[in-house]
Amino acid sequence: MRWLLEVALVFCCVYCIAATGLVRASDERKKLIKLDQLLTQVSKRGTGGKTCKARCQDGWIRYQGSCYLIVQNQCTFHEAEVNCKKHGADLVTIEDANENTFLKKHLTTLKGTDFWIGLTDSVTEGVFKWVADQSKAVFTDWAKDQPDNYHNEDCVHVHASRSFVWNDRPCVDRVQSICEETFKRKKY
Ligand SMILES: [Ca+2]
Ligand SMILES: [Ca+2]
Ligand SMILES: [Ca+2]
Repeated sequence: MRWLLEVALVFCCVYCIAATGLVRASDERKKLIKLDQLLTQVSKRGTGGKTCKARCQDGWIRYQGSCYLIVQNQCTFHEAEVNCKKHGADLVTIEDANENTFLKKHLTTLKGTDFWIGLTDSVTEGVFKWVADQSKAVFTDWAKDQPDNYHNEDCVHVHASRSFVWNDRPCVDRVQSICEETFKRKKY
């Protein structure tokens, strides 16, 4: 009879320890969920509302705070921008020499010849603005004697035959394109 009581006592102890452990595990889990929510909020604030991405979607390439997609289909400038928007992006904004060099290096590894970038003077002739944020182009890399608005050219592309320098051409032409999704902090 005594051994039965001892067994019952051991079972009781084991159950109590296990139950205490479960309660602790549950508390830890709640704390972790709370911490995760806080980190998500901080992350969103620091990127102007966009969640920070650890990696780009499959098929996109990463450079600093952006992901880029080279679109192989031949599209008009407008079709190319609509296509980028479908992916949550815009036609690329090339802000400085470093980004320009990065893209040139990548484009030389591809078969394409001409690619739309997100620059146009379709609103005011001669005033080139980026479609992503309507800002005026500060950095530029025009080909010699470009832009020339020859036969009303309002959209800008880069071309392989001239080391990917920029040229304005008719927006209805169909070429490949470059989309950019950016995760940089917005400038105010
Ligand atoms: Ca950019
Ligand atoms: Ca023009
Ligand atoms: Ca031209």
